[in-house]
Amino acid sequence: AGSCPGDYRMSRLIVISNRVSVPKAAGAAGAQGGLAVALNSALREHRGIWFGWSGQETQEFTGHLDMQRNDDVTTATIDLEPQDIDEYYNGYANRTLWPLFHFRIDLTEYNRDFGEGYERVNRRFADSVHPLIEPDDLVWVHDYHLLPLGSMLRAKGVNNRMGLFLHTPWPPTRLLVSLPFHEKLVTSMLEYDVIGFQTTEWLESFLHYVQKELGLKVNLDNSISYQGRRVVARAFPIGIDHAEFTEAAASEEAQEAHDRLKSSVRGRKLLIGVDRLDYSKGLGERFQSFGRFLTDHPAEAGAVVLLQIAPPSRGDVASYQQIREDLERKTGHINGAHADVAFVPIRYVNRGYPRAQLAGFYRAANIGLVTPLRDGMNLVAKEFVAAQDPEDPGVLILSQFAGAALQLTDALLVNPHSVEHVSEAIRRALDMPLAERQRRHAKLLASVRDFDVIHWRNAFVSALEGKGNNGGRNAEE
Ligand code: GDG
Repeated sequence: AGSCPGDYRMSRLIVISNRVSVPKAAGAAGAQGGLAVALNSALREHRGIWFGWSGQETQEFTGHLDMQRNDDVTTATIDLEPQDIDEYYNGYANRTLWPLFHFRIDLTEYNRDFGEGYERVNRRFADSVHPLIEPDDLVWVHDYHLLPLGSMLRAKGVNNRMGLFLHTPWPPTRLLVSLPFHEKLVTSMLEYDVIGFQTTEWLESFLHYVQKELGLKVNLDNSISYQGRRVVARAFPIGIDHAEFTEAAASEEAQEAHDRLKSSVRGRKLLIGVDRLDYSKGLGERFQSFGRFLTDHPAEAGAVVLLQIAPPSRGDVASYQQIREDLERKTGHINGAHADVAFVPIRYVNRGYPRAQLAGFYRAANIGLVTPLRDGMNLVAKEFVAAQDPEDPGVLILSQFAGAALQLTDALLVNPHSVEHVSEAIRRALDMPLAERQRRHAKLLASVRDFDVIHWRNAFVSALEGKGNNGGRNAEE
């Protein structure tokens, strides 16, 4: 299996991430996120394995692998102990690295138990996945949960090509050095052959750190010389599964969701936000900006509605409970000030919707309000663009601090910290002539379509295979 023209045998792919997204049964396609769709299709082509935590608890870690095979994709999962989940997942990953990587040292907790739990679980991952790795396999590790995993696998003698893709930002050196043992953590990452970031901005911060704090040489092609090897560091901007999302947006389910929402707003202009309930997404600032718009434009009060879909996330972490309370207060305050007997300006919804319905909601909106304070990429911005009617498209208002802003330069780019700036952008978007909306949307759509998740995955896998660079493990410049 896997043989290609030219007698080329495709290497098997081993994807490793905190959680595994098991392919849905036929017919339920589209219920998964774009990332899961892309990784599953890569895994199918490569007859690969997806390894990670099952999401389940066990009282005592046994390392038992639950292997499941559907089509050509095998998933292998392990259960973790409650202490693992506390220290590794809710602890080091989501109370230390996530806030730090989103520039929030005020929320970053440094706790020795978290660090130990993180190491222990990464070692458990390494021990469990190691027997599955065969000599020619490509190993692709995902995200901030598993930064040291590659070095642990190397210590076990794994010589395979291994890559890491970080979905979050990479913080400036001055912030990163506040992390105890930062040198050890980043040095461990240099055991990968390829380190991928969402944008050149995060890449540059990483290279700056490596030069300044580790004293290593960065070559002209951005590779890093380390212990006689070259580590390739590159930006691979992630995209959405454009084909899949367009299909979802054209479905009957999307049309029904669109019609239901449209008729409920009764001819008012609709702004939409869709975000996991996370402090990095700038929801409080967004609500305040919308409140400012209503205050500054009293004639518009009653003529615009903000629909914010915000499914709760990481509810075991205190900062997430706080942001939730904060948003409830702000919504209540703004609605109290601007509502009328038959109308509320903010519809704040703490639940998730199936992807097709989400596509219908995006299409019903005149404005997509995507204003994270910091975001690795942000796929909602891309989904909003993909879901629009090209003849009468909505306007994307996008934070300059989302990775997506480097690609989606035809959006209205804003500073999400400035309520005045965002409020002005809302005014401008509402007044934007059709021709300008169409012109901007056409450019945005071309970018979203051309740099989709398949493009991203192929680019990363090629780099991992050592194509497009002379990245053999011993090739020194
Ligand atoms: C991380 C990085 C990077 C949201 N609500 C519902 C729903 N969603 C889906 C969206 C979108 C996804 O969740 C969120 O992706 P984002 O990219 O916006 O943000 P994070 O979750 O923070 O993702 C980010 C990403 O990884 C990929 O590398 O872009 O920077 O932080 O697809 O549509 N999906 C459904 N119902 C909802 O209510 N079905």
